[in-house]
Amino acid sequence: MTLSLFGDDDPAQPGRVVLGQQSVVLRGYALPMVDDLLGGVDDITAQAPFRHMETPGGYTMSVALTNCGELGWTTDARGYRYSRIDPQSGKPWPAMPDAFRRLAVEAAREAGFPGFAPDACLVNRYEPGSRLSLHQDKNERDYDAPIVSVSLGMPAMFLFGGDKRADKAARVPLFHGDVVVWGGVDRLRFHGVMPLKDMPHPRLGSQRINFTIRKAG
Ligand code: MD6
Ligand code: FE
Repeated sequence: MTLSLFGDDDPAQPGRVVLGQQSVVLRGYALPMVDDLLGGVDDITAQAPFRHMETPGGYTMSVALTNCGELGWTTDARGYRYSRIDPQSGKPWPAMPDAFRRLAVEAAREAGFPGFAPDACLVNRYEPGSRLSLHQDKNERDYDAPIVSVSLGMPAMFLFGGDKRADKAARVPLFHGDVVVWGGVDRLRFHGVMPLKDMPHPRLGSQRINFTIRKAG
């Protein structure tokens, strides 16, 4: 008998957790490339350090963020938007590492989205207690392209809801190396992350790094 590691994968497709018609978790998909991905994060944060941004509502985000690629997601009192320039340095965001792009294009194809051409990557850092409230990703110009999300470090409980904020959200644990791909009919579903528990990771300690690779422009 084969035992599933997390009890939630599709028996016909081991290592996959189907979240919706066009959304899937690929368990451990990024594990073979972790060294390159973490090297990429170090290169990015050397040029564009993690910072806590303000929401338009006047709150400071508990998640610290930075970006790479042609376009970077930012928030301040004036709203959410993509910008070519890092407002902190006044310079363009660091280039997207090849390892990020390759992983995203391959994972997207694997999930049924061939021809993904990303131009933006938002890198989030969570510490114990950091959370992300339910939201939709809708600052991108067209919703035809999927979003590829990579989780590294401490596990998190991801919330995957429906098209309305009040729709009941499924709870899906995400672990070091997991990749989530979603798009199509699921592209605008509400989602978030529960407050992070402190379960130090052997490599990354008390943090979780998540990056989401997108076509924003
Ligand atoms: C996170 N992810 O996992 C937050 N958004 O830390 C997101 O907000 C997200 O994982 C769009 C698509 C995939 C995601
Ligand atoms: Fe999101």
